[in-house]
Amino acid sequence: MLRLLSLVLSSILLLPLLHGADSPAKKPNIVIIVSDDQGWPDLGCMGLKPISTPNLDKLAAEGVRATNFYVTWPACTPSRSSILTGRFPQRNGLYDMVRNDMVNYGHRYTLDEYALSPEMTLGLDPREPTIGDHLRRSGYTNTAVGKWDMGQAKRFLPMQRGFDSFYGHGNNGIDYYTHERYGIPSMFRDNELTEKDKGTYATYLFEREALNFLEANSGKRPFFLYLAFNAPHSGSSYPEVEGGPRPGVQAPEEEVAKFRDKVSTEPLARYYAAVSIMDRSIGKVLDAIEKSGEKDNTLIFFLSDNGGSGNGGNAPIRGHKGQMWEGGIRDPFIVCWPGKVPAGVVTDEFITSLEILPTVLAATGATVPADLKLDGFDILPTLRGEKPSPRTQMFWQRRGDKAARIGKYKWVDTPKGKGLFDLETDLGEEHDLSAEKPEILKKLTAAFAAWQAEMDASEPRGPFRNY
Ligand SMILES: [Ca+2]
Repeated sequence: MLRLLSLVLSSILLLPLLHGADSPAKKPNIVIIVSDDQGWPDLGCMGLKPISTPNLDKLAAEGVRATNFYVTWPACTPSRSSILTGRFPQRNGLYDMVRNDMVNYGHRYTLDEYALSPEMTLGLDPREPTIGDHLRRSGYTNTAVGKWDMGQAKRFLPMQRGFDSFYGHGNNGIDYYTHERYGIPSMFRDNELTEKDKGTYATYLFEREALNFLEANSGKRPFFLYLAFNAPHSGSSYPEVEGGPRPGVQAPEEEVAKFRDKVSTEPLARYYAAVSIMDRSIGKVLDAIEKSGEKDNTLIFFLSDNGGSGNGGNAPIRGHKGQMWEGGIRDPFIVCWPGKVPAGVVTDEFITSLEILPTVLAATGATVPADLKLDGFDILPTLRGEKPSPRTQMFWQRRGDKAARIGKYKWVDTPKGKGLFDLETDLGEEHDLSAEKPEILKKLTAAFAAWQAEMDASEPRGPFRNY
């Protein structure tokens, strides 16, 4: 009788706890922080560069840092489309850049001409739901801050894609101070262009907007902060296309000065300064979450959208942004969720950006339409060390450039270089094993062909495919 009473009592005592775990009020806040062209080695805690990222290092120390993390494309737009949709660019339709390439040849767009150019008319297919759509259906308040890069016509902007507010640029690069893209005003507040903040360094503005959002929303409904920096991407300014000195990465002079005697070149000093400023802004955002009492209830992801652009080199990995070598697609990745994800763990599990959306769904209980095919996996059990990553293979394609990875083997096939590599023993992709291991090569090329066939057979999406 006593035992029975004790059982009943403990059940009653446990009930609120169990109920609390399922209560909508306890849904975790979601923060996804994306940097732009920050190379795989370019975190202070990697110990490979004289780069200073104390706040990201602290985030890594309080969570899991992954060293075998990949994005889906070696440059901005398609990679970011996968973060937002959880789908391969080849499936969601945004498998190339939304970019006016004529600027490469010195062409200056007028406002009227720009309004009809690819950067205005192309974007993420409106039929593609974003992570914002899924979380909003689940009761979240969502904001997108910074680089959107999913198109700028109204139907493509965040307010129409699952977000409640937006401050940032819709295209894939701006001048950090004028907020123009090669002379075209590009900063939006919600659905309207704004020049109110012209002259202020973009990273400071994105920090301000993130802090304002947190202040207004912490402790209320669960929130989703998509904080996508344009740093440390090169500024999109005219001198670059006029044959003059390339502006490269922009940063305030007093910040650049701090790095001049530490690095070999001026562009590198500016790159390190831009990373350092972004890191400081991220620190303020993390502090605000902590001060609001929401730290333990906030799941934070940090990643770069593609490999380093080559400013400081990506050694020991090969190549850079735009390429299928590891330097183009392998990136920094940190996940922090106090009490739910262990602290201070560095994992070499095979993980990609396709895993972010399914992991968010698992953490929040948000659902997706039954017929929506996602390409990734919930990696919370992997981050907790409970089981290996469900990711065993990955594929990449950029026009004629192809790559596949199965287990430790990676195959690259591009007009500028190809081969089969064992990443466990040859991270730098130097020793081509094609002749030595024809059966492995055949396995990877066959898997790539099967993936390509699956992508071709998927429901057609714009802007590039017939649909
Ligand atoms: Ca980028």
